[in-house]
Amino acid sequence: MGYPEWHKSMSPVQYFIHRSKITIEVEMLRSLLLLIALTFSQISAPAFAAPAKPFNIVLIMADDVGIEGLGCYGGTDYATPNLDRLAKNGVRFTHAYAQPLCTPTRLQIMTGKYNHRNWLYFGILPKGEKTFGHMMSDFGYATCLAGKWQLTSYDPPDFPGADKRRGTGTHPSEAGFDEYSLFHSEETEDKGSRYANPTFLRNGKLHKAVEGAYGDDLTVDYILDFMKRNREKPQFVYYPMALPHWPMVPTPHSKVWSDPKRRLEEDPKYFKDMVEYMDFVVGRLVKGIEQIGLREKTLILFYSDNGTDKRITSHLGKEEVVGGKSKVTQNGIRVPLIANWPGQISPGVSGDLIDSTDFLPTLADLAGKPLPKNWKTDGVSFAPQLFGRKGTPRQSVFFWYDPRPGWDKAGYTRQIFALDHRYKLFSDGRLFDVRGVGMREVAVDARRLTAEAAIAKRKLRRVIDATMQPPLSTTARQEVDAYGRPIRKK
Ligand SMILES: [Ca+2]
Repeated sequence: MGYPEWHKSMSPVQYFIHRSKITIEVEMLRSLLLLIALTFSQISAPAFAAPAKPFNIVLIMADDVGIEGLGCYGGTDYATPNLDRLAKNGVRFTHAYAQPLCTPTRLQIMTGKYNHRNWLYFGILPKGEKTFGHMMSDFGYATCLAGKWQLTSYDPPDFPGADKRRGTGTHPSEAGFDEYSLFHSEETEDKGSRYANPTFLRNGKLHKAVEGAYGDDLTVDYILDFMKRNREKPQFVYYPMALPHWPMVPTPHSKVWSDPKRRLEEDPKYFKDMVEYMDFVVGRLVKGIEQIGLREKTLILFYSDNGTDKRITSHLGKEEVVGGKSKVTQNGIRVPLIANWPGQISPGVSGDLIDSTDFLPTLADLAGKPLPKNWKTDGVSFAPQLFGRKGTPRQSVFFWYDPRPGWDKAGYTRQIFALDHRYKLFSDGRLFDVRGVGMREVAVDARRLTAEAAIAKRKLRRVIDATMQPPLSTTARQEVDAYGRPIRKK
C-alpha cells in the first residue's frame, strides 16, 4: 500500500486515521487557511525569526530534472554523490513542485506570483516585474545571477506575431542583480552553445563561442569569484544552471571530450554524463565555498525548474519513469528540493508541499525582513521548516499553466489545477488520486466519490476559485493560441 514516505513510521491504518483527522481539521479551518495561506495576500511582518547574523544564500536551480534523476530520491540510473550528501546532511523535501516548463517556473520563482498574475509570452519576464534580486539587493545583499536566462526574447524572427514579442522581456541588467553572467541573455538565434564553446553575456560584455570552455564550469568559476570578492557582505546568488537540458551532448567527463570535434555531438546517451556533471559542478561549487571560508555562513538550496526531458527514461526504485517535461503529471512537476547549511540545518526529510512561488517569501524570512510594502505574493515561506519548526505548511499547491504564445507551443492548452498529498483537481472537474510515493496518478470516477474524495474535491475547488481572483494578466483574461491570436470559446 502506498502512503507518503514521511509517514513510514505509522501503519497504514494509523496513517489513514491521521489523514482523516487532517481532512476534518482542514474542513473546519478552511476559512482561516484560505485567509492565511491560499489567497493572494500581503504579508506585512516576518513570521519567522532568522538566525541573528546575516548569511549567504545560494539558490541553485537545475534545468529539466525530476526527482528520478537523483540518488537521494531513489533514482537508480545516475551517480549523484554530491547532491546525495547535501540531502543527507540537510533537509530533503519529498513534495516540492514546479511548473512543467522553464519560463512558467522562472517567473514564479523570481516574482513569487503564479503565472495568471504576470504571464505574457513564453521566454519573457515582463519588463518592470520586480524579482527576488531587487528584493535581496534592497535588503543589503550583494546579488549575483549566473547560468541561463532566456527571459529577454524568445521567438525566432520569422515566427508569426514575433515582432510583438521579441525583445519585450527583462534584460539581465534590469533583473535586480549587481552582477550577471548568462547564457541565452538576448535573442534566441544568437544564443550559441550552453555547453562546449559557450556563448554568454557577462555584465554587458558578450563572449561568443569561447573555445575549449564548458558553460557550467565557467558559471561556477564566476560565482566563486563573486563570492570571494564580496566575502564581507551577505550575498544572494541565484544560479539557474544550464545542465542537464537538451541538447544531449558530451561533458568534460565524457570519453569523447578529448576530441574537440565531437564535443557538440548530440545523442540521448549523453544524458547520464550530463546529470552526473550537474552533480559534479554542484560539488565543485560547495567545495569552492568551503575553500574561500564561507561554507559556515552559506545556506545552499537546490531545486529544479521542471521534470526530465521526455526523451529520457529513468528508474525510481523499480518504477520506470519516462521524463515528463511539459506535462502536468507528476513526472513533469515533481522536482527535487534540498536545503543544506552545516551546523544550522539539522538533517531531515519533509513531506510539506512546496511550490516555486514560495522561494521569494522564504528569502525575505531568511533575511529577517518583511516583504517590501505593496509586494504581493502567492507563495508561503518554508523558512521555518528548514530549521526544524512546523511553520505554516501549505494545504495545497496551485498551477495556472499555459506556455502560449510562443514558438513551438502550438500543442499546448491551458491547464488550471490544484493538488494536495492525495488528490489533484483540474478546473474542468477532472480528479486524480495522487496518493503514495513515486509518480502515481489514477483518474477518479466522479460518479463514485468516497466521502474523503468528495471533501478533497470541494477543498481543491475552493483553492482554485480563491486563487483565480484578480489581479490577472491580460493573457490570463483572454486565452490566446501559440501565435497570440485570441481564442473565442463557445
Ligand atoms: Ca527547464
